[in-house]
Amino acid sequence: MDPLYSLQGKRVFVAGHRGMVGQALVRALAEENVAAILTAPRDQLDLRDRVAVARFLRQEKPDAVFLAAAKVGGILANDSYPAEFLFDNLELETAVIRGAFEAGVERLVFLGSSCIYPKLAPQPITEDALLTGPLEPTNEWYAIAKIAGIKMCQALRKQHGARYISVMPTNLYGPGDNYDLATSHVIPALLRKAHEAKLANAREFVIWGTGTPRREFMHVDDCASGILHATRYYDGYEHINIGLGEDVTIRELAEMVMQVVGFEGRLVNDATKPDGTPRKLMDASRLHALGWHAEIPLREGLASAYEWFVENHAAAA
Ligand code: GFB
Repeated sequence: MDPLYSLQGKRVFVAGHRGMVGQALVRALAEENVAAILTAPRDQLDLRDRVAVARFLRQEKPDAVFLAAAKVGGILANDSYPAEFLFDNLELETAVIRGAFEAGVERLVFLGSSCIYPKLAPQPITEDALLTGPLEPTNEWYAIAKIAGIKMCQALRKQHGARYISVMPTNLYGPGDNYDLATSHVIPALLRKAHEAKLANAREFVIWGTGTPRREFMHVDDCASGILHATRYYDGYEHINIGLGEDVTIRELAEMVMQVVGFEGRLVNDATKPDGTPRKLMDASRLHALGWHAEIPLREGLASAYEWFVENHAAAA
């Protein structure tokens, strides 16, 4: 199958290169024949600043842009800081997507999230479930901003023929994840809590909520390869899901984490913390039909994430 878009010889800007997904994209792009991987340190370019972003894009003249920058966090951070999750994300999407179009960027890939879908969407979730029902209240602010990003790409395509696409990865984990318990997602939180419980010879460790919600977890290196695959082979108006088609309950995840870490105590539920959406399993058949599949099994991925956490503990924790 011939690619619809080739990255060969292109100048590629990764917006958000210090984040977990941005780092994985930079690793994956380093294996490609691109002319240059452009990045912008946060202290030199505020991606929410439209004027500064426009200037950067005019000067650096990327051919392609990956918009992996976002204000992100786990369920509690989303629920606690709705204003930041809404405004920061809308501002940076506007600055980067519109700025890219005005600077003549030929290809842009916008990264969203599975939380754009209705809280009770039929499972597995197909792309056309978007905007068919109410959102999960703990992350509706982030979801609205991500839906707006999809619409920005669609508007530029509809009005000007821009070849800008949106990809929706499922829940991600891997090297470079955030291990701050107040703002992290569940996998780094559980790895850290189990590790600390083991070191302290504790009898138990705490998981938030009931442990019954189901989540699909994908290693960030699989996600990066899926994004590059979509960049080459997908050029549609609709967004496209990136998932693996399997999920686990949070309790099952916690049990796997305990095995990986080697902690043998008990799991205790903290019912004061939210469960969030009961299930969000992606239907990734569109991307599968284009010849891509995730490759890293959860248990293996958890073991490598734990290794990364132990090696980088001082910096990450
Ligand atoms: O990963 P997580 O924060 O994000 O939580 P969401 C997933 C599930 O794990 C929830 C439970 O049911 C949590 O209650 N959980 C159990 C924990 N123990 C813990 C813990 O110690 N820390 C955390 N963080 N969770 C986020 C959205 O939703 O997912 C974002 O808020 C985004 O918008 C992201 O979409 C991918 O899957 O619930």
